[in-house]
Amino acid sequence: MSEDRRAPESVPADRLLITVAPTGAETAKADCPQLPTTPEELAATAIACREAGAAMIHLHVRDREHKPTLDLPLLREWVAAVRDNTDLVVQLSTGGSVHDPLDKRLQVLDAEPESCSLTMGTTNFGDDVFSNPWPFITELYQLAQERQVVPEFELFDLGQVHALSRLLDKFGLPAGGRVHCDFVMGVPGGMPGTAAALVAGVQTLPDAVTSWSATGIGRTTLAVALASLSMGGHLRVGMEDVLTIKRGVPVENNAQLVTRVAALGELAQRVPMSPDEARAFLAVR
Ligand code: KMH
Ligand code: ZN
Repeated sequence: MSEDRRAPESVPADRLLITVAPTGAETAKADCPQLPTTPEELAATAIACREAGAAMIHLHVRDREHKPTLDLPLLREWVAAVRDNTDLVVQLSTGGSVHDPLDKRLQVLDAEPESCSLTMGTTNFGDDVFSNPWPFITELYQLAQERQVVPEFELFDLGQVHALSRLLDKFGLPAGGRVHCDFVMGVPGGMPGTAAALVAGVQTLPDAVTSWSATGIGRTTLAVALASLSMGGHLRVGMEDVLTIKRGVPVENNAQLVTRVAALGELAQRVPMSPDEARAFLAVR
């Protein structure tokens, strides 16, 4: 059973929200030719992941040279590639790449996604810094409220859970009134991808949180997925977060990762949520 408090009656308690993050901004196409980096490849990935059990897609967009971009026409093209081919809930990343300026990241909402990621603090990110100063967080949050885009709060560290309480206290609930977070664990510079860290994070969540998911980067993927399932949480997977299916064996495609967590969910007696159930669950328009 999921741990969700105040879940809408139309969504049975055994449902498992699977979000796929197929591309990310960190991996080069040259290093991983199977990474979807064109609208055509994205559409094929979205269809396969939907069939495998995903209900939402977390999108980072690439340009014609396969480089990360926040160019608005390309964002719109990628959103359309998903919408024209599937009924997946579309979540656009506002995190972008570590090199993207804050003003461009705010403009992501112009592409009219149903959901957007919203990271709750600055994090060391390997040798780089993923910058999320408080004024940026509050501006993005208020813009999302104004545009009725439902944020998914990304939590890379335990201090960011506290920052989420602060944000909700000061600015109130998101559009739709539900509060969904995602623990992004195992980033070098953030919290570790361990069951202990997930327990600590979940224990500190503000009361206003209605649901949460978790993803473990790299080799922490399975530990985090199993810990999340054991606590009634939801799951994110995808080639943004992990590129090997087991030690030394590259992931073939995103659907392989979705299929694996859907099977783990089945063992835990959880049924993949459909995109329409996810819309009700997240209060996405
Ligand atoms: N690419 C990372 C620096 C998000 O999508 O909002 C940030 C990230 C978070 O992936
Ligand atoms: Zn992302």
